[in-house]
Amino acid sequence: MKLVTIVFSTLFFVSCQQGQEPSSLRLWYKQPAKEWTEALPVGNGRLGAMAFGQTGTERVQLNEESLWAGSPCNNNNPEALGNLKKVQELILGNSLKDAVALAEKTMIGTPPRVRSYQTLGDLYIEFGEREINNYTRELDLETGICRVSYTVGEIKYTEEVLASAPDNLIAVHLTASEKKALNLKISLAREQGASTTASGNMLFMSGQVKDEDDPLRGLGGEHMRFEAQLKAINSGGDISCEGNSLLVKDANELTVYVTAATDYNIEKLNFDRDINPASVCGDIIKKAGSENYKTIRDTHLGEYQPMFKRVSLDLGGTDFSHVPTDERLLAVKNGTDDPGLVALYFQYGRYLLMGSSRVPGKLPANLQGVWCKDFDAPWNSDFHTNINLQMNYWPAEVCNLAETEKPLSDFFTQLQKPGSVTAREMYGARGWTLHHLTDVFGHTGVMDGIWGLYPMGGPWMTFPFYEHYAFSGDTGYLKNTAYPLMKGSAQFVLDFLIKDKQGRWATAPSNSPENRYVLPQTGEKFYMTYSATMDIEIITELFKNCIKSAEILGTDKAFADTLSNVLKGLPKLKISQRTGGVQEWVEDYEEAEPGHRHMSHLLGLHPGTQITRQSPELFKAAKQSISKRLEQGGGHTGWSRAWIINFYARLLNGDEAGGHIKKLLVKSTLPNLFDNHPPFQIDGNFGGTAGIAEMLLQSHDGSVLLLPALPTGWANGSVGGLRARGGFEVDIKWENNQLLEAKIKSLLGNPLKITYNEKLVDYETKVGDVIVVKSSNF
Ligand code: FUC
Repeated sequence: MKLVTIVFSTLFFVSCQQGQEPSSLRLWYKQPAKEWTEALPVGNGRLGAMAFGQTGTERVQLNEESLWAGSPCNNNNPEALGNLKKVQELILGNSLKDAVALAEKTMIGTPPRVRSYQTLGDLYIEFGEREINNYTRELDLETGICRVSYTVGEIKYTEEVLASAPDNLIAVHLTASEKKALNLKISLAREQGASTTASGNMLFMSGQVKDEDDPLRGLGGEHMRFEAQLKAINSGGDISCEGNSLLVKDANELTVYVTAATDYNIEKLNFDRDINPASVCGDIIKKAGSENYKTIRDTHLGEYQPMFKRVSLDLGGTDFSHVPTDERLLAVKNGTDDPGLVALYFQYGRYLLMGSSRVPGKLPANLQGVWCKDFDAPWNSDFHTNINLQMNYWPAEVCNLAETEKPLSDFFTQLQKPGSVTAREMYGARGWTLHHLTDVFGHTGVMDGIWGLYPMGGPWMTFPFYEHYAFSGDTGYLKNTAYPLMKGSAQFVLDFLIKDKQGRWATAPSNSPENRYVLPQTGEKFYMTYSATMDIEIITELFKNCIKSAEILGTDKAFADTLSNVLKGLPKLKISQRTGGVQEWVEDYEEAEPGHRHMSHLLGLHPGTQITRQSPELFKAAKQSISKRLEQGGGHTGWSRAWIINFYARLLNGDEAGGHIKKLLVKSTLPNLFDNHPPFQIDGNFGGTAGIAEMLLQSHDGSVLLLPALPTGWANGSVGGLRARGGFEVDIKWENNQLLEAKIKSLLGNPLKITYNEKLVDYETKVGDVIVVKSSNF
């Protein structure tokens, strides 16, 4: 009862302030963030900020997507090619110990590690200690605006933080309900490599990344240059400089614009001394300074809302949106059913993808999207390419955010260049590839230890490019962007393949990321093998995509025929005699860690298309593989749990998928709904979001599947604006766990097959047609 009263009064305060009902699509809290993982993110694809909502000294931690330590170098081990054949022979001859020893000496990257993505620094706003009442803070996903409000005595204070893509900046707007009530100090700071000066109403923070020599991470030196600029615009009172800070006295209202830039040049995969970060910032700030906050805010809403609002989701259940988000999460941990929180999590995933991967951004979402507080982040906050970067883009197309794919394909278009050096120098191959991670400097050699000897990073990274075509039907994109990337990758594979002892095409060296098997002959555990199941699944997917593309584009007939022939000579997917699951390696080896977080051999189930209802035995085996992993403690990282949701969705098992969404919230979600690997890693957010979409709509096996994995607990609901392959936009309503109505808009005029409850109906469509179906149609 008490909780209800407090919640109600806070709610009343917020709604009165805004003069409207609070959005149910918001994360909200009754206290400021103490930890970074309680702060709320805003992002414009290039800049990110984490607003803490503190009332004594407000902290807004800042990021710029290209601010990385390090520098480019050719880290391909120069001895790799000369020893490749020997390593392959040793692998095929089961002399694994010798193969590993030789590969460790001759194939590991030189140097073997990359440096980290880094924080830009912090904006501090010091108000001084005050007695605060009626505190709330929220992130409204419908506006993309983070808002804090509280009272001090009779005075109401508000703070808004937004990241504008059109104006290319972060804006912080402060108001007070009485005149002259804003008295505060503003500073910009970074713990390493930067200094700030104040002038007029502006702050200038200039810096450079200075790296020490490190045998593991390469030569040190004076590397990336960067700049952040801040302009404060007051109404009433005045602004003066105090040391390196700005002092605001007696203002009625204040807007702070911050932008940042580095001298990174994506076309060079390097910093570029011809780029002057200070003048890039200066142009942005000058333009913003001539606008008032309302215009900046309206322009932001004009760009943000049409994109965000393309998709709506209502999963029914009790509405708990009046309960603060951290308390909701706790309630779910204690067993409350809260489908509304799942819908919020879904929309938050879309929000985070927009925030970390859209123009003006040029780089894809990294392991933390764009949000990172560290100088040496977990896993460098880099681009991991044996599941993580792929997972980041799973929601992009189905969740109607196709634009977010552009930074990914733009980056890989550049990455092909160092990737082709790796293909040539390490493997004597045409085309391009990379291993299990990369950075903004395009390191494509073998990273970390022997488990990083994973030449399939490139081929797997081609999936999102084909998907972008499959959903959009954009043949210009297919011709100019996707197909060149896919073809280069397929060329690499063709040249990399060798024959195994049974005359099948084989990949070697190979591994099933990052799992080891027990070699039966000796009982030793190895990562290294040949033709791990995942490789076969990746190659099959890539080659089929290339063959279809060549046909659509009317090109490369002979090349496509070669790919078709090679496909016939690959090992087949097998079912393990030991476990009844899909076999993870080319032999029926035992796993060293049966509850391993990676489930690479199920790539054919998701995101691949080889294990479907049309292959019932493998379909059943895939289910068995997941059960076995879970029995042994699998799914313990956020991304791993998110993949399991997608697997169960593809297995058409809604209740299992729904159960794992709950587990994702209970075990792997932080107070600000960031995914917890642990620590924070954004792939779980994106994988979870994609999984929720996959439960409601699938389109990978030739027809549009409506509600393929609806859990019992989502009895009534609706989704609007999801996309399906072939160019369709789909709205679905359901009641009592049954389809009520689906409206499918044809964007390209393609024929449409719809499946519901295992029954299929066919339609011819013209562009713009809306096909309406009810459960009686099936
Ligand atoms: C892979 C995973 C780890 C982590 C890292 C960034 O190596 O196995 O769990 O997610 O990427």
